Amino acid sequence: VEEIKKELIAKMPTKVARKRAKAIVPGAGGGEEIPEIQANVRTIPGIITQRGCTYAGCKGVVLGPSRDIVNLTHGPIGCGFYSWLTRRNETDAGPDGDNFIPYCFSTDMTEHDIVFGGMKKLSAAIQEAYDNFHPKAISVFSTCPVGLIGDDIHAVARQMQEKLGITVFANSCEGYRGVSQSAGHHIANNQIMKHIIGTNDTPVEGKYKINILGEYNIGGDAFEIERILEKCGITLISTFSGNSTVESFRRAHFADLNTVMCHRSLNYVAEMMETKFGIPWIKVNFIGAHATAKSLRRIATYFEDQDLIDKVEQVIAEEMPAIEATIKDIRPRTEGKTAMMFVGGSRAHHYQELFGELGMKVLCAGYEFAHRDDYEGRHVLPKIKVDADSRNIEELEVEKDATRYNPRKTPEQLEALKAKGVEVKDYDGMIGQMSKDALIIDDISQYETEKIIEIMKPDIFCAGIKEKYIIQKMGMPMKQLHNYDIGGPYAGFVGAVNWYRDIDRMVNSKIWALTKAPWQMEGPELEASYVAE
Ligand code: CFM
Ligand code: HCA
Repeated sequence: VEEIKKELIAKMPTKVARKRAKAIVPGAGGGEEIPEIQANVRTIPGIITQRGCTYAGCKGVVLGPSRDIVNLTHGPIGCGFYSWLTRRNETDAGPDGDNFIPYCFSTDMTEHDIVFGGMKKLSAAIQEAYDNFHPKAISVFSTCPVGLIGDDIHAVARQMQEKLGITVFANSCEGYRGVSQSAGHHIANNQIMKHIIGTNDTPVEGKYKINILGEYNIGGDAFEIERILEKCGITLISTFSGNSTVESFRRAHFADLNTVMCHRSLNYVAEMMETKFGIPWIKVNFIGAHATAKSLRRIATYFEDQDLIDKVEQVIAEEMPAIEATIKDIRPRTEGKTAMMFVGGSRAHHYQELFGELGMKVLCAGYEFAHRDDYEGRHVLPKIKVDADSRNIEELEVEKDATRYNPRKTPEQLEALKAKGVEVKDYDGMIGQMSKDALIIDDISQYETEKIIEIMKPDIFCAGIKEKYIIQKMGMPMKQLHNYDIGGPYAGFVGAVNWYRDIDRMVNSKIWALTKAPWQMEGPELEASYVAE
């Protein structure tokens, strides 16, 4: 892999090559020392990155999927429009019927507002949203120009909250505020914690109460996870934030365990809820049949209750035959094929499970905007340098709640759980699970994408919409791992079967290799001549 790395950066200007070299490392799954990777730093100007903006991470990713909060974009109409229903986060409107997901709320700022200020327009928009929908909460998101002209969105939110008597809060998530979407996650985490979590003390019934943090119901993933948990008799209070309601967030502090699916986007809430309410968190992964089984077992082990342990085993035993039958049929056709994945801040790791179940090897993987802990494991947290860009994002100081802090486990119980393989507050990251002949590349560029495909020739490439057609034009099957194209769910047991079938079809179809660009063909396939009358 050292040779491949050299080739990847060979044509870059020296300074650029030196910087990019730090973001490319080999795997360490064989017990090798985990190398340090450069992550969560600015993309070099001029390089075509996969990344998106801070507003996307805050509004589009974390708060957008909540169905009964009016999520209002304060900015020019493009920001609202281009974040409208593009992420395939599904929702089930439920008995109350509130579902604002299909709407796009925006203040539609124009030149006039940029010159004279947009605060009046924002108050009017909040009022209009309230008059039309009477939502339980309204959340405001600022876009780049709002930060530049200095509209005080928090003051407007406070005034409107007082006037309307519902929760109104704002997020200073201007697109440029951080180096990527990741900053937006953090901002959303802070505001949810400040304004919503723990604001309703009506107890939640249930013996085994959990929340899922960092699951967004893309392609219906959360529906499948909800199905499995219900079958196990586990009470899911709230999912942050796929198919969620503001009431469930308000009562999330009644959970006895937080399970973290996407570590990158929601670890801040996990940590803050532990500090404030004493709720431990564990990492789970519902992507992959075996990973799902393992996560269920971890939850059952945590509750230390034989009934739950037995029930979980029974559910796994019921679900596994369908998995095994499908694998038996498909694996002979997928065994030994290869894949590459470059996505977000967690899926490039999670989906390795599903490829593994098909006997496929991941040659290369990387995140767009994850931090070093998502790559190297959380043990590196104390060693991560806080740079000016990170310092730009508020670090909330949370303290033990005066009346509601209640540590769910004693330190001794936590030690005993650790001995059973259930470590709280822990995530091992991606690098330690990839083989030493695999490459890990952070914030891969368009040039590196094309080059690595050329060198390593995988059987399938997974990324997002910006890469999709370029890769298909290279004659390569391309699977979107953000929106799943039109597919999914891929989570849980039902999702795994969907995945096996989709990947089988893709890697065993010759269509992309047979498709030739016009300039690669011997002669044109269609000929016509223009005949003037
Ligand atoms: Fe977490 Fe996500 Fe992801 Fe993410 Fe995203 Fe997404 Fe993603 Mo696109 S929260 S980090 S910011 S799992 S939107 S649902 S698919 S890049 S890998
Ligand atoms: C985002 C959302 C995105 C984009 C996906 C893509 C998603 O980052 O703002 O580039 O195809 O999952 O919808 O990650």
